[in-house]
Amino acid sequence: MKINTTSVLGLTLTLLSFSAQAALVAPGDVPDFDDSWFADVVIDYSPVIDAGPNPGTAFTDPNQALGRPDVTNSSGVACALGPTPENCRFTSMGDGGSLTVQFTDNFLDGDGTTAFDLYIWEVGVAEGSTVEVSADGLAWTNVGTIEADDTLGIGIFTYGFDIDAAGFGIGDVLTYVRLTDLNLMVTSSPRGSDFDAIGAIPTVPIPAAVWLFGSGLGLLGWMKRKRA
Ligand SMILES: [Ca+2]
Ligand SMILES: [Ca+2]
Ligand SMILES: [Ca+2]
Repeated sequence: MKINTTSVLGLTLTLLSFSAQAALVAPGDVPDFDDSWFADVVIDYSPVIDAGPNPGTAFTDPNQALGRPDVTNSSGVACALGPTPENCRFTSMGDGGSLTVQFTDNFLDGDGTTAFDLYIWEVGVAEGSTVEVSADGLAWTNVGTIEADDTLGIGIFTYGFDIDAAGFGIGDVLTYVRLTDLNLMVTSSPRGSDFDAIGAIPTVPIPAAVWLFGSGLGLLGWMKRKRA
């Protein structure tokens, strides 16, 4: 019997490149992040609040998804026992909800390799969500999926995304990230995906990157911030 090695190889490569685009990252493999590399402002938060207990008010402050990841095992336990905005340092989507954030003192670009460029911290149960990026907040590109996986149990999970696999590279200046819950796990609590933080590894240093901003608006915004 003659095995068609080309198609076998083709299938293998397809599967490999798919799995490399987005994956769960072991805690020890998460790079050291500068404070500025995290999402800075909320552009839109559209949670789906189902009838019933979740997600309650302690889980629906979208600012909890900005800045450095700050959910710890002890804060997670405290949140489960007594949900307060102090204890629950993440933002829940509800079933099918979404969150759009923007980087204002940094941006997301590709690095010309398969290394991860974008990192998302999700806590609790991995409920499943799509991850999209945009340069202007209007045209969106899907760069991968956080797979729903309740076999992982409850925890603090970090997912990496290689945006080069989605067609981006060095020179791209992406400032928007949109996360949308896939509404796959309707028994988790709080309902929907729960995001602690969103961060981008810069490839082009930020000062040099100013010259890549095509629009005068980008330059103006930068000069304004410098003057302030
Ligand atoms: Ca930032
Ligand atoms: Ca990459
Ligand atoms: Ca947080």
